[in-house]
Amino acid sequence: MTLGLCIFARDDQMKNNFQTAFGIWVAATLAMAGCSKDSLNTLASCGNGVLELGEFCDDGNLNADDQPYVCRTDCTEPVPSIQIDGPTRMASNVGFTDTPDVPLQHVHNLILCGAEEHVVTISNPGWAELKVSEFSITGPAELVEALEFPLVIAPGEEREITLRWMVGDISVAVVSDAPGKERLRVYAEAVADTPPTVDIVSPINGTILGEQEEVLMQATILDAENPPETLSVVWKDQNGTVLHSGAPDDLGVSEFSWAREDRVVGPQTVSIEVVDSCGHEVNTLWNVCQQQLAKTMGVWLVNEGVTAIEDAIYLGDIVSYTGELSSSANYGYYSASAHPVVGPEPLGFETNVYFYEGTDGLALTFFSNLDAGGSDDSTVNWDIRTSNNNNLDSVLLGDEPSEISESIVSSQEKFYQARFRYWANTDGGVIDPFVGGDFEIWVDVLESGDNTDAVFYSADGTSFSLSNDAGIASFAIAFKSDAACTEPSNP
Ligand SMILES: [Ca+2]
Ligand SMILES: [Ca+2]
Ligand SMILES: [Ca+2]
Ligand SMILES: [Ca+2]
Repeated sequence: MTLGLCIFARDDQMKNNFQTAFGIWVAATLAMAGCSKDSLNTLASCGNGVLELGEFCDDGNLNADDQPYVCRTDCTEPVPSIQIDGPTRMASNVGFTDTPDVPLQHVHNLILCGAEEHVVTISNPGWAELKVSEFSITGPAELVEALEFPLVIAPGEEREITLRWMVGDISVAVVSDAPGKERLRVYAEAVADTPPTVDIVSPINGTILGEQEEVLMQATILDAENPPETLSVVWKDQNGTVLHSGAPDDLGVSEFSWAREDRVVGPQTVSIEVVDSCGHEVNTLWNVCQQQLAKTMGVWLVNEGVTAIEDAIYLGDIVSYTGELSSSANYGYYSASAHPVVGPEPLGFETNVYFYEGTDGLALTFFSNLDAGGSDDSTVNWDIRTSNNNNLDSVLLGDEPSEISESIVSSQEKFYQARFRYWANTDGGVIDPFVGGDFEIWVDVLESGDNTDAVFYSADGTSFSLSNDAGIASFAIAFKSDAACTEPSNP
């Protein structure tokens, strides 16, 4: 037979998952086959209502462990206790010891966001007044208010003492007149709360996003102290626009689908901002790139005498339209007018300029006026020079073929004379293909008729114009870039 300890915890302590109170719930017993309240004392018989050897009291069925005045179920006297209210809910412990060594099984962990105030409660569940003559602290904690001694606590009452806790090993000792329990000590180890961790699952840093409708954005967000549902998570794009927010799921997974229409083209930074219940903020930024395979051209306003792009006035970029049709099929020519399948909507007294890349390469496309309505008689005369395209370009389609003539100037330069006259229809044409990254297209506007502007369109429908009050001025177009995202070069 083994002489052991049998430890009971009150229900509320069990719920809170803490070490059981030590001492008042402990009785010597024979612990061969476990122990129960019924086997507490095999010598005397606790609970029979008869005070016997080894019992402080015995009130029979009135013995209870959850009421202040009554004899305990192990026939011991109700005695004071010290409890610590911490951020991990109530940490309760009574150490009937004044030894400086920390009994590890009785150390309570407090998790602190910083210096925090938490209450130490001295309770008196006994029959008589409790007089506390000393209250001392070792380690990084301090009283918030000075105490006056003795502290007198009536039976069944308790006294709360607020301490400011800092990170470290701390113990609190109470000296009182509790019979046989004059020196109580409770131990705590206060540790610092740690910030959350963020693990980007997809898309990882450097990912080039394709044209797919939805991109799964996923991260695993965990915190050593705080369950995922207590964490605040905000996903943002590089402009600070919130893309998604809310707590992660039980496993710490935060995810959403990023729609194509919300993704801007090109390199960009995405961020996740996570805040735990301590206010620890972790901001994680990484880079992705939204791919767009359409080509980008720059447009410059060309004033009199200017012959180099560097001397021209930059107006903006246009991105090519793309499609499955050939450039001429896409032009949609009928009733003497252009009706682009993919391209800008003809609007009025203006010349529309855009690039289309279909089955036959990148094509400069332009047309003036409206199919029905618009000008009742107008003339547009352009001289167009193309260079650094290996002379691959030629007139693919002239709205009225005789209105655009073409000639070779040199091995890297061609010259087109466009001489349009139209009434209630459009005139224009398609010149292609443009290949490589060096080509330039210079348009010398000789006459613009009743056209008020030239408008340059991008595939997303955005546009800008020459904004020239005196009719259409001359302009130049040069290739700028193709794919919006470049693959990282291999070392
Ligand atoms: Ca008894
Ligand atoms: Ca935390
Ligand atoms: Ca014509
Ligand atoms: Ca026409």
